[in-house]
Amino acid sequence: MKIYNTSKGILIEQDNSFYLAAKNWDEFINNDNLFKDKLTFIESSLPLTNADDLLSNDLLPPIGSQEIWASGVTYMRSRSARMDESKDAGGGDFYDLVYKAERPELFFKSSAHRTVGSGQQVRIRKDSGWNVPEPELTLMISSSGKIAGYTIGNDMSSRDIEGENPLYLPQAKTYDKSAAIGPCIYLTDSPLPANTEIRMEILRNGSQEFCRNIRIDQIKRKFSELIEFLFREMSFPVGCLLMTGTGIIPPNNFTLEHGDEIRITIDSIGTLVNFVE
Ligand code: DO4
Ligand code: MG
Repeated sequence: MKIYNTSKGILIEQDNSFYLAAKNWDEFINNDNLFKDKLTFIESSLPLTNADDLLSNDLLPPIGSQEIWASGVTYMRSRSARMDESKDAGGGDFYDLVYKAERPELFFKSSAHRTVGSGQQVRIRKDSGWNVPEPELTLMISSSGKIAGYTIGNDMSSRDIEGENPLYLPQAKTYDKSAAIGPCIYLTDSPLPANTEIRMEILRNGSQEFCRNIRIDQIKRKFSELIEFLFREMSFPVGCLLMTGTGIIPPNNFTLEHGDEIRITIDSIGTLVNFVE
């Protein structure tokens, strides 16, 4: 089942039929029994006929007033890329240490106001010359710490800024339109299969500039572990979103350019498409 946020209401897709739920996003999504409740709702509702219209003209990022948090260095590729980019600044060891440590790296990524949805533009910072998208499976977590659903996240990152000094991480990660999520929240009553693939393709002037995929079972940590640390000393009254880290980083000679198209696909969820402003 898929849940879309639109300016006309919340759209529920089940078996290629769409249903409209007129409800506030925060109330709707912060529900430990979301999947079962929505199945019941669908049984007593009539399907819509203008869903294609809503999806092409009125789609919003799947977020209300939730915060977006992110996990770092959860895949080997992220560890090695970060060690490499920060070696001149003497920061390399930190990434190796955090990869092995009990405590994961968790950082604040974005508020709803700095976040865009599928089909919208992400930004690269004007004061940065080395920028990449990071494709990340993103968890929708309820206020009680349960995974309510899954979406696709793009953790846009300025590699020269974080490489200059790890203390600059918040500036490398958080700025206007630095986070993209969508296109929907995928609900399921069982965990995602271990062989679920994340695929990122970057197109420049219509031609493929970069393409790679990774399976989610290449992650070093369990989702439950990331959630446990995130919720240790913080409450999230309407739930939150948590990006789970990237296992795909383009080579060091790659940087994003204005107009690039970033396509991130995760099995069962769909494709998040963004253009660089
Ligand atoms: O430690 C820097 C950021 C790590 C990150 O965003 C990732 O691994 O996805
Ligand atoms: Mg990341």
